[in-house]
Amino acid sequence: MALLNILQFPDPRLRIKAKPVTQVGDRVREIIRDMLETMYAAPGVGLAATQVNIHERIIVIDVSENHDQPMVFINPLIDTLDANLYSYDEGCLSVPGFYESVERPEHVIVRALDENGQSFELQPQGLLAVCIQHEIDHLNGKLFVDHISALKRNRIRAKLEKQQKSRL
Ligand code: GNR
Ligand code: NI
Repeated sequence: MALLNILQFPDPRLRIKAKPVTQVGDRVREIIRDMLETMYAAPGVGLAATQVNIHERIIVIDVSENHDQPMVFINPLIDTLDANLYSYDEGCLSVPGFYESVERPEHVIVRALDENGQSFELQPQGLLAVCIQHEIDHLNGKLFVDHISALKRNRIRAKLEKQQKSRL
């Protein structure tokens, strides 16, 4: 097991589009174990492989109260079911300390592979639906700050760059 380093905005590596996993084997299961350990330690409710500089389509999520219901999504595909939007105050381990309201489709359907390579389908609700969309954005090189105004995004970037420089 290993704790992985989480990249911070505006690191350009967060913009790399992740490639599909071609074989769900022991190498991928080790990545998943390390991602879950890193997510729980952070702590966060989700983590995309992109955030730990692994550019493969792998997501872990646990939105349960007791942090005992890990979910794994490999090569996730998402469809929007209707035009309803849902607004949620989002944060991100790659944008530490900042929270902004983001609107996303409320009703989506997700298909993915689990850690054994078995396909499954899910119609998530509430925070899980938000989180899955937030994580799939990461795999596509997108961050929640891309959903807010450029003014807010630039302010957040400037503050994080200043913090990052002072920690060198
Ligand atoms: O821990 C997290 N909390 C969170 C809160 C609201 C909306 C999305 C999230 S995901 C975030 C962890 C993270 O950065 N995942 O990419
Ligand atoms: Ni995030």
